[in-house]
Amino acid sequence: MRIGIVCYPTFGGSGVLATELGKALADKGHSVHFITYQQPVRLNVFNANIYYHEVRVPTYPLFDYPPYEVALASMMVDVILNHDLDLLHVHYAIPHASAAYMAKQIVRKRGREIPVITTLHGTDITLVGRDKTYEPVVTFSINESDVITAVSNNLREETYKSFHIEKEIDVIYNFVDVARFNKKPIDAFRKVIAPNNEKILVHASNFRKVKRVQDVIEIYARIRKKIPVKLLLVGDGPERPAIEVMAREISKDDEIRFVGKQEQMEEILAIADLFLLPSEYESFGLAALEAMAARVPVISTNVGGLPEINIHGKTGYMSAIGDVESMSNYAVNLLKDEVLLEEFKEAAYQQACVHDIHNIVPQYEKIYSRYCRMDCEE
Ligand code: GMT
Repeated sequence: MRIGIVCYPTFGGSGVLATELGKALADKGHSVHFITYQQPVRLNVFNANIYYHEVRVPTYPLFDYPPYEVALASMMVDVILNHDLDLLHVHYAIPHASAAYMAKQIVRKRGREIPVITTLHGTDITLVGRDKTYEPVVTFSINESDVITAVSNNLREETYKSFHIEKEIDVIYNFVDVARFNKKPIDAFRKVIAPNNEKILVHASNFRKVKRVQDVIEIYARIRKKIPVKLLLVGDGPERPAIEVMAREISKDDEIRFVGKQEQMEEILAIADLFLLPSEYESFGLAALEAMAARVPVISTNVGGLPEINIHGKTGYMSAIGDVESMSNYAVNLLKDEVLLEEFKEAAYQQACVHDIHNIVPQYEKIYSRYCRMDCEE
């Protein structure tokens, strides 16, 4: 099939998932057309089936706010018509679902139908989309999509609670390429980070308020009083300066390292012992799933879709939001007990296998096949 994928090109979960989906579809022989404003960060391979169409937003002195959505819809029209797309799959409702609606109407005027699949990812529903500035457009464009998918049961329920949705929402979980994350640790790298064989904790996020990175530091501060441990913080975002101040108050040397945005997450996870995700909300928690694929148990909060992936007492532990005491106690118990830690690592890996790319991508293909035109190749 000829599939248009619209996403944010950044390190955020929705962009990562959309890009990995596009790559997997291309590997299976579909033609995949990415439409976005920058080369997606995970689009780091050459594949003859992958096309990238950059959306440019010309500036004009009148525009205090350059109209990205208009430029995006115009690019969608161009790609639909010139590359004869079978469908558009948009990731993250704002502004992708409404731009897709506009493109759909424009091509219809030219005698062309294009099915639109909208995948809801999280903050497009639970944070930004709910804001009354956006809500009417979000509700309308979700309802106008031919298919709506959400990345967890929790997000599906949250969507029904917050918006007046008239259609069925299909749940298709996030996925991970287990083979890519199941890597042997690089000893030299581990030695640099933990020269005295300290345990290594990892947190990865976009450092937004919803991630509660301050709790990562609080948890770390409690654990280090009981066992030798290092902390790697992956990613970047608005909260980072404040978190750096907190980190410096706890330790002045290299105990806590900020490694910034990283493409090769699998190299970092390969040396990790525990992953911390104390978020205020996660629709799913793709970062936790990637950790599990690397055999890293997860200490997380018990919010949103996290209980659908992190099995308490098996693949990790979950506590209430802000309960740093409980999360650090769980972490210490696990890190002190090598036998238990090994059991958790194996269970985490097995859980990731359930969400392996090979199990989830066919679920999207099944939806696409409903819209396969007479002449399109499945
Ligand atoms: O919060 C992020 O990491 C970014 C955000 C996004 O949409 O880019 O992630 C959301 O989508 C991911 C992929 O579906 C989910 O795994 C994350 O849980 C979700 N984040 C939140 O709900 C806060």
